[in-house]
Amino acid sequence: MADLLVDDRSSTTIAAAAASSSSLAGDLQGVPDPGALDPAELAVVDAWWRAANYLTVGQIYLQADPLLRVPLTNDDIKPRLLGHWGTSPGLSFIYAHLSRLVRHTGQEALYFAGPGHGGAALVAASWLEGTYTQTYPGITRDGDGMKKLFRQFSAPGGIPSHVSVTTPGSIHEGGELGYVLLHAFGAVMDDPELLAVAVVGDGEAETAPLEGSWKGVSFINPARDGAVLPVLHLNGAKISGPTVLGRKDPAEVRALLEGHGYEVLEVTGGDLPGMHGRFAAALARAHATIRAIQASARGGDWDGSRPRWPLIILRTPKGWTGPDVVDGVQVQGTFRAHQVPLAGVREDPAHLELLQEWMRSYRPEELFDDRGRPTPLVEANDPPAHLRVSASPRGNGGVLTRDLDLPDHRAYAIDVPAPGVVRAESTRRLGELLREVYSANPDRFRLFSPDETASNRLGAVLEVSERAWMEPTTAGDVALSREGRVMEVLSENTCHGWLEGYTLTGRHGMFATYEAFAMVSASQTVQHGKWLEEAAQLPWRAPVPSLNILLTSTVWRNDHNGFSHQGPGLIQVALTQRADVSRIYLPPDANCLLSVADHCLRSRSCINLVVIDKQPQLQWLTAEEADAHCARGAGVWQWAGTDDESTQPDVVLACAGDVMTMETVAAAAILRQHLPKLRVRVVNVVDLMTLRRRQDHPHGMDATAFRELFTDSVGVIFAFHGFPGAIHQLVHGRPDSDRFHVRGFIEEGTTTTPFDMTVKNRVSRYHLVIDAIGTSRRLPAGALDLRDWCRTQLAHHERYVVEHLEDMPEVRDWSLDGPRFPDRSDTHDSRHIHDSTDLHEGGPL
Ligand SMILES: Cc1ncc(C[n+]2csc(CCOP(=O)(O)OP(=O)(O)O)c2C)c(N)n1
Repeated sequence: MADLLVDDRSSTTIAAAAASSSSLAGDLQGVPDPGALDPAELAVVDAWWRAANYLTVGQIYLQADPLLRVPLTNDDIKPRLLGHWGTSPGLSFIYAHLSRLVRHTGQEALYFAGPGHGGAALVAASWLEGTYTQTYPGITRDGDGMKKLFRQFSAPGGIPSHVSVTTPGSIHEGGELGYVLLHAFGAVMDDPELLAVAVVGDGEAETAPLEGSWKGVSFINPARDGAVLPVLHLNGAKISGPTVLGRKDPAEVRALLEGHGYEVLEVTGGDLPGMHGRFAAALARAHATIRAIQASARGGDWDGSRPRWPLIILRTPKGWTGPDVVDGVQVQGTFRAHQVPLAGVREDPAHLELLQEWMRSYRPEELFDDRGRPTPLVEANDPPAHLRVSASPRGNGGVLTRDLDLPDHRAYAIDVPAPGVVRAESTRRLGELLREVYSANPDRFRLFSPDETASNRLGAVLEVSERAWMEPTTAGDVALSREGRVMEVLSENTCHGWLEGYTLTGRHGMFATYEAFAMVSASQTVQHGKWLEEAAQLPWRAPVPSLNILLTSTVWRNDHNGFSHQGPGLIQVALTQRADVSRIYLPPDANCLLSVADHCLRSRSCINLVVIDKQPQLQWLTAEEADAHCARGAGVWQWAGTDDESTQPDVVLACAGDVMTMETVAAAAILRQHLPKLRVRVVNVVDLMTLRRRQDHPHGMDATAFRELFTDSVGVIFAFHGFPGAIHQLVHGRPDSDRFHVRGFIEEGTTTTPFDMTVKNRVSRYHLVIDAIGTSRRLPAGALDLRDWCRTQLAHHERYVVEHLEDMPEVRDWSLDGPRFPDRSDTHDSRHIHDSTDLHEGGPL
């Protein structure tokens, strides 16, 4: 086997290895060769496949007479014919043979249907295996249950047409195409006994995420991880046209996949029983090669080079075994077989007759007994109960979830002697916490990042785990090895998808990315949210570890980059998700970040967005204060304002986000210095969802708590990290929500200084002071002078930043223990600021 694993990657070597492979791995010795399909074996696997196909057609068409006891009538046909036939026979064919392989080898397997629109095929499989009835006792494994199974499919009050969350054994819906290999690779990480069979549709193979995901093999360690067996299902067509890989010269397709490092096995045709024999042999050979690779790596007989993992290309006619020609038009083998090949069954007696013929062609009398139960011939294909693919506990990963062994996050806290005097890179502390999480949980925690672990200051993890890498390394490489478990690949889609597969099978992780480029995988965030939302409705689905997304290198501090890197859009996306899964945290400093991270790593079945920049930033709270603040989610920072909470403030300055917090505290400091009689309340929000009403979100503040922070009527200037509309959306329904004046990112940006970004977006400390004066219900004398001074400061900034290429020193070096803001002696303008204590009524300025 060593030859196979080192340099000689020719198919001849593989073929030779595979030919003798049924006896290669020790634990396969004595097991009948699963590739040898004798007549009895053929009868079993074919019967199971026919049964699955029958049940698939039944789900699409029938609402009564499931066993065709009497000739079908129009009333037996569903009023709405929904579902996808074309992919289904191929999905079931692969499933039937996988079950057979599992029976012979004891292999633990999960099945991933990339073209998840073939949901009826996977529902049929789990019903045949008995798992469906165990999960839903009302759908019995007999004629009555079969009728219910048919009626519920793609029907109101029933189940969706995809391999959705309701399907036992599924962690991959396959609704939005492109993610099947990502989920499969994520699932096998740190799970050495798992085989993930991932069916890739040829239409799906045209998507960008799928095209990127072949690279998974460059990150899978055969000693420590399980294996993914991709089955590229080239049925040639999509919804209404051909597929690129289906039409391409097979030699090119092969070269493409060999170029990614796979050993390609091809099975082509529609002939029966020939296809059974050829596919059984290919699957057995692929499996034996996988086990041989693993045995070699686990036995120490491995030079560390990337193995050539097998991959099967399966070419079948689309809609295989279905109607061939309908109304004189070729259907089988074309795009016309994609959904419902006989569309007019209710209206057209010829179509009804064709449907009947089609269903009878599977010979249901051999497949189901008098009571509609699968016959022993069909059941003979099922693996023992604990190995049935639809019953795999990994398909309900929450049941396998073990809590992380988490250190005390306060041990990584920054010493904060007073608010706003110490500067630090907050994410660096998170990196130190994650280093300990890695050490303590070597089998169930991973960090996923598109090439940014170090640049996002999380590099401490690399002290205990290098980055996973199965391609060659060179002398100059840093922290790369086959033992590494830190995942870096320059694809947000891949990172996101891997983490989903990892968490859905019960492990924990975090995806750290540039804030703006989280939009690359935003659709996956949405789809994963949908999965979690629906899973929460199913009592049998155990909660899984949350999907933690760290958004760093944020909009406000993309100093190296610019406008393309300035986009807080994922917050908007998360706001659209259901309250039971959606969480958005904006820790203002390191100690809050640690507290939030600890919470997120313990949480289940949520999507946690954590937004904080990586640059040095002022620190505000001690570890204890941070814990208390984060537990509340929002609170008054009395030390920052001038109100004592016993009377109504004149104005509330609220903030969410690190840079926004700094600008707000700085604005409050200016007001404190120059208008000390103005009662300014500073409110910081860490958990954005606390702004929602209690009835709208479980984290929402009740009315009393909201009033205690924001009052019922005082004007609120809210400096928000993201797009201003988000805050308006969140406070909708709160008392007098029009009094919230929100400043945030308004799509003004470029490569410039940190303070200039806030100025360009009109959310700088000077803008906030001007807003506060304009909003306050009472104004001390001197307010107008202060407003003018702020305008002068802004004008000065505009000149200064262009001339000096950096921010003004009083901004750049500002801290709460630094020099006070310039006053009358050193202002940039000749006009001075009155320190008058006289008050007059405020109003629009
Ligand atoms: C990302 C995405 N784009 C478009 C669709 C709509 N869609 C559903 S099925 C399908 C064709 C899929 O073709 P293929 O992957 O070859 O599956 P099969 O032919 O086996 O049904 C398309 C385009 C989708 N589900 N996901």
